[in-house]
Amino acid sequence: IPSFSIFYVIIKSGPGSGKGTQCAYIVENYGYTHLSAGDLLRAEIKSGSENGTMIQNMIKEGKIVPSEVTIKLLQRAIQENGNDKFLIDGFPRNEENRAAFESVTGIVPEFVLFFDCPEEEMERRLLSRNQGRDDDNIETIRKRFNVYMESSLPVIEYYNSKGKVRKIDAAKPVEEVFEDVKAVFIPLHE
Ligand code: UP5
Ligand code: MG
Repeated sequence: IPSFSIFYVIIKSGPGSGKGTQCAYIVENYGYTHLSAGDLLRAEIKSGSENGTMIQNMIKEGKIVPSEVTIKLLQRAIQENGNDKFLIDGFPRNEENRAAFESVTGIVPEFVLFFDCPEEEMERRLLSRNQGRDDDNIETIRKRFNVYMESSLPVIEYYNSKGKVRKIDAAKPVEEVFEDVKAVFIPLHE
């Protein structure tokens, strides 16, 4: 892994806050490669890998898949891709994920984009997404919110203490949220 040449940004927010949606815009405008940890895990289930059933059960329960599994998938995706600018979406999800990724790869994020959105709005979005995700049902959504509050928010607090968090109001319409996202990226690409 070409550690220090990689410029990467973490997109770190709650379920349904719009991480995937905004990443698509950032990719289009600023040439990053988007790596969604959730998408990589779902692809691993589809590929019929030996970990597939374990991953599927954990996602169904809204639980965090063991770090070594997710980190291996992210590392492979980074290595297979020629780009040197990555958006890591939805990872690290807990303190252990963060510490393991930093010690295994030696890379730390340039900054962390945090999409702030009320839980009721995230719930509404997930329930109307209709993409056939196993975890978009009300029981799993509640579990995802609990795991997010307990395990993922402390990671944002950690990055905040390092001055890395850029907070965006994600409750607005998609285009308006992207205007605020742009304000974060423009200075880096002038
Ligand atoms: N939408 C988006 N923006 C909108 C806006 N501004 N206004 C109105 N609607 C908006 O958006 C969700 C829906 O809302 C879409 O229909 C969209 O059109 C609309 P999306 O951009 O898909 O939101 P996103 O934040 O990406 O939501 P997602 O459900 O993907 O977030 P999660 O964090 O829950 O899911 P993820 O795929 O990252 O993880 C799933 C599971 O995988 C986890 O629960 C966990 O079990 C496992 N996992 C791990 O174990 N480890 C990891 O490292 C990562 C995942
Ligand atoms: Mg997503």
